[in-house]
Amino acid sequence: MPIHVVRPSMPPLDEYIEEIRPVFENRILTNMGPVYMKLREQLIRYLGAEELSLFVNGHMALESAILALGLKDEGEKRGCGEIITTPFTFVSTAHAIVRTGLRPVFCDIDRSDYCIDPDRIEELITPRTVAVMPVHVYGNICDVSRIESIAEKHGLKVIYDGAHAFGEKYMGRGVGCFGDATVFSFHATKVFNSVEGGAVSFRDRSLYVPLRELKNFGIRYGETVESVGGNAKLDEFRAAMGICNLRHIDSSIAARKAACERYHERLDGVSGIVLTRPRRGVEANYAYFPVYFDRALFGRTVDDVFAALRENGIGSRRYFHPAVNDLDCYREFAGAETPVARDVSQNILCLPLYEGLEADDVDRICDVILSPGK
Ligand code: T4K
Repeated sequence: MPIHVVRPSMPPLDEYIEEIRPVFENRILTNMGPVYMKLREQLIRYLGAEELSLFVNGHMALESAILALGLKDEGEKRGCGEIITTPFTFVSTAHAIVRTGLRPVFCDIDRSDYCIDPDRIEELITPRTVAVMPVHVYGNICDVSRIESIAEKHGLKVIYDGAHAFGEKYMGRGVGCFGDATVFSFHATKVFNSVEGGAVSFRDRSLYVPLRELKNFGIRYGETVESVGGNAKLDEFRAAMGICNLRHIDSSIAARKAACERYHERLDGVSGIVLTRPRRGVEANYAYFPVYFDRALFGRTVDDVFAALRENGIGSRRYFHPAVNDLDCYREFAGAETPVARDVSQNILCLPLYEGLEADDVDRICDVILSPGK
């Protein structure tokens, strides 16, 4: 039997049918209808967020957060506003910056958690810097207190890309309570999914209207067009999927945790294998299981491991290779070298992790990694 790298969590079909029955009765299919509003209320409670705006996906939520915070250029700085971010992420993070007319400035990462290295941020700040956009990569929470004190000192906004951090808490607070905004992804491959979907969590209530307008053509209260917006609304069918999946989220995360613990039992202490653990104070969601292979000590490269797994019917994924600043389409934004991000991106592999992954499956995967010739 093949083992996939990801299997989306899905509710029982009957449960989903019950949730969409009212949609068939009232024929409100989209445009922030009752199911959207119900999911929003439930997510505010679950995430411990102060405010939340739901989107059709995480990427549009990122672009809208940038625009809603007014991160554009002024006067002579026009066309060159900079956002400091990490190259070790899914391309969406940097794409959102470029597509909203700003420039990404790539900061190296910390080897201990693969998140932006707070020690390297200040040297990249220029008069053109408008914000910092760190990523809670793999669900590892960034050093939020360091990042926010740097941002405060230099008058910068902070938008966290929390696409991997759904439901996590840090020091007892929902991860969406940090910075000016945090963006979540509800894509099929994520810890929590609404098929496609995303959200911006924020504290400043004045962002509510601009975010709503950005996702609905700039329309205010269904009447007048007050601003230039696009279309990025989460529809009722996806919202219903979200409501169903949210009902099962705790058991889903518990199953992921059990699989991660089994991986640790098998792989901890193996020479040349580096694993991460959630930082102290984090209530984790076990979104990904990344393994860094030190080729000198382990004796094989990440490509060797990827190929051995594939030969045995096991999927794995090189999230995130190459680093964004090594992509041809980012050549003009390449900037300073980011050696840690490059090294990590070349030597890391995400192993299968999803709700239905059993201990036996983890054992099969680890057997291939540890004794490929067997
Ligand atoms: N910021 C960060 C840091 C992100 O990681 C992402 C998305 C975003 C922002 C943007 O959020 P969204 O706009 O996507 O909401 C996936 C996802 O498409 C993407 O959401 C995710 N990050 C990224 C890390 O990974 P692929 O290219 O790996 O997906 P794909 O189609 O190759 O699927 C991976 C595995 O999952 C396959 O083995 C098949 C399985 N799968 C996939 C889908 C879509 C299923 O079994 N069912 C499915 O429906 O990008």
